[in-house]
Amino acid sequence: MYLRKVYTLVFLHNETHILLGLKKRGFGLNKWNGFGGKVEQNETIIDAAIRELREECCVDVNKNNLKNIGHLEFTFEGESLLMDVRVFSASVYEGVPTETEEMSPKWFNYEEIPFNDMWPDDRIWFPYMLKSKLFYGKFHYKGYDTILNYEVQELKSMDSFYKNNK
Ligand code: 6U4
Repeated sequence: MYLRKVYTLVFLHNETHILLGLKKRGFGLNKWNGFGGKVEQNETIIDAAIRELREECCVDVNKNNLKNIGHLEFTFEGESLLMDVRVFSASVYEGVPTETEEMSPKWFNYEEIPFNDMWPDDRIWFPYMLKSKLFYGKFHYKGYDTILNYEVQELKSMDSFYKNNK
């Protein structure tokens, strides 16, 4: 049995660019990633997504402008943790992405995503996100560099995914 922990992962975007942050500390150090973190007790997933975005790059987003676009699950050989990552996108927000102690933000053209400096799973599921498709992905790692096996698929709707995967 795995110990499931829920995380958020938010991507700001416009028609040509996506905002990534270079993680300056902790899990995923020196990797470009979306903004997010652990959902705290007594906090909804959406509220956690909003809070983490504000804490990590000083941008405010309204919950109506956050779209749940994907679900990712990560497990690690020999570990009981299952990271349950809720992926969101937003194109409407307030503020200018600003560097914080945790993240250094930068806009990337969709054609120039720095996959070599990202989690190895990102190059597998980003294509779904960049084509505005909903997705589910499950990745089993050995350490943090090697994917032992994975599964990824397009979803028709996030609601029906969560209804069937309670
Ligand atoms: P603290 O303890 O405050 O540093 P917190 O900010 O709550 O932690 P953190 O930074 O550990 O959480 O959250 C990890 C972030 O990395 C989440 O947004 C999910 C994301 N993430 C984790 N594994 C990932 C992976 N393999 N690929 C990916 N994002 C991942 O694209």
